[in-house]
Amino acid sequence: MRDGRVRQHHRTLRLLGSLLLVTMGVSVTGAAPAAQASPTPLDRVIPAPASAAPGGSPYQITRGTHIRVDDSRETRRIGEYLARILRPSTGYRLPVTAQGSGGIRLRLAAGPFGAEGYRLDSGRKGVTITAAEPAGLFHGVQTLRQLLPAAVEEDSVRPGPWLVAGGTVTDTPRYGWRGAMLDVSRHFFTVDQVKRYVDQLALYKINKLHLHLSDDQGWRIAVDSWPRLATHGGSTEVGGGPGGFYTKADYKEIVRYAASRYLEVVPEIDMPGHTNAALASYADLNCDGVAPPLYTGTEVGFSSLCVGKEVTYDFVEDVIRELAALTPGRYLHIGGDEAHSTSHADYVRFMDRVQPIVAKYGKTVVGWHQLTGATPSRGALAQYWGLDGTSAEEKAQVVKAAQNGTGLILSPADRVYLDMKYTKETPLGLSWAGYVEVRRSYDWDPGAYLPGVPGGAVKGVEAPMWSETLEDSGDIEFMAFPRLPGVAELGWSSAVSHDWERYKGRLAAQGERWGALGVEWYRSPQVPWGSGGR
Ligand code: NGO
Repeated sequence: MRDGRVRQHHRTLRLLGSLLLVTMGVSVTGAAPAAQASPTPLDRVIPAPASAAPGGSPYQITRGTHIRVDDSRETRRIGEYLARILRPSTGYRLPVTAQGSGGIRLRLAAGPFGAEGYRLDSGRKGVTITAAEPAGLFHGVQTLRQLLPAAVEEDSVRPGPWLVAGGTVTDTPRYGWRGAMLDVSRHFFTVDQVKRYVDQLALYKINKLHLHLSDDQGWRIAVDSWPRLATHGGSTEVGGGPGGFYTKADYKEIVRYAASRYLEVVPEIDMPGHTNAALASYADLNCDGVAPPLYTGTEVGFSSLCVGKEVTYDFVEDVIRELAALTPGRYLHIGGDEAHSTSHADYVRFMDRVQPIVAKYGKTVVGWHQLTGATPSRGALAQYWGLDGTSAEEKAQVVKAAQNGTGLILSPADRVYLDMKYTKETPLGLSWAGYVEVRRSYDWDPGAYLPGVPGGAVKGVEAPMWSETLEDSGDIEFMAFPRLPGVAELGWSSAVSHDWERYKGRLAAQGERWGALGVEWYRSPQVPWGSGGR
């Protein structure tokens, strides 16, 4: 599907784009005063906070600032995380300590914050972030980061001043599920590449990392009872590259790192379709007993586990047991999309057998919304990935399931599929769901998206990043930025704060931060970059 030369050309274009930006950045900086004239207003944060009440003097981080934490280990860890972000650019020591007064204070206390909310109070003497749970403190720290000048993200000393506007931010999310999916099957991404993405997700308060661990082109997680899944099934990828897989230690490291950024890992093993890598690894799993070759193309819908064979369920149970044991999170995603090579009756039979296995190992089922064509188990979540053009019949089936208690995660492909091209000119990505520019991605309401769905059935939103055309961190970033922050805002901020005109100004201000972080991004003409949107 890819021509090396075309790709090289695209990479060059992207590089030129970035160079242009740097040049423009230099001239803008050259014209502007070195110091930030006034601190960032409290509501210029993404996702938009629930309430921001400006007032009083700003706080200035200085050489003498301490990060004060209470006794809990987690609070201290969050304090250290903040210090690691602030030290290189400020050049200050910023000790994390339980003593003293003033400065930056992280504090756990009972209050109306919920599991992820927080309050940030800023004034002349200090900034205090208060939350009921560590996750709330962590999200509050992301707000504090965005209130500081973008240069705070640089890895060498900058002049400052490091001002935080005075006032109070009180904040709590609209939805509990604010996800990002990474397809590590079509192209494999290393542990470090996944961590880099996790850090970017954390900045926007994303709290679920869905890993698409298996597909036709690659099986990416070691399974002791079926070792060839990883060693053979993981040995290539789209385009024929070497692929790869996570050892159990690698996977645990991803889970640990994600948890340290308050993201819960949701592992997906896609079945009964999208299983060529498994079928190629074990002949026995095939109805005809013959293993197909490994697959490095990008077609979908041609593979199926053998629903009538008992060994299929031994296999599924072994995989689910081992994966559940590695996963502290509540969910296990079983795919279920595009099972075009499985008859409807077989699909229903398969899901009837497999969902109880997930429950047996203590996990809650998540499936792509085709699962609603079978019988979703109690408490299951369906991930909707339709688009405007999806048939009324298919939408009705999802709505009916939601009315009957199935929770929904919304990932409409023509809105939040981060692998869709922005325009026909953008080099990377697919376009089967259309072109998805920044405004289109942001401008919809998850609460009103599927008429007839009871409000409580919508659990949140998720932005999938399929990797047929994506090979490295730069590719991922170019597709995620600037769309991902919009999806994060749809998941976090209330519908009343939704306003494209204001949002695009806040988004514009993020460009400088991505520059400082070394993150690649698409300079969408829909966003007033450079002006800072002010
Ligand atoms: C579809 C398909 C994936 C593709 C993706 C590309 C779902 C749920 N199944 O989404 O296999 O990679 O589109 O955009």
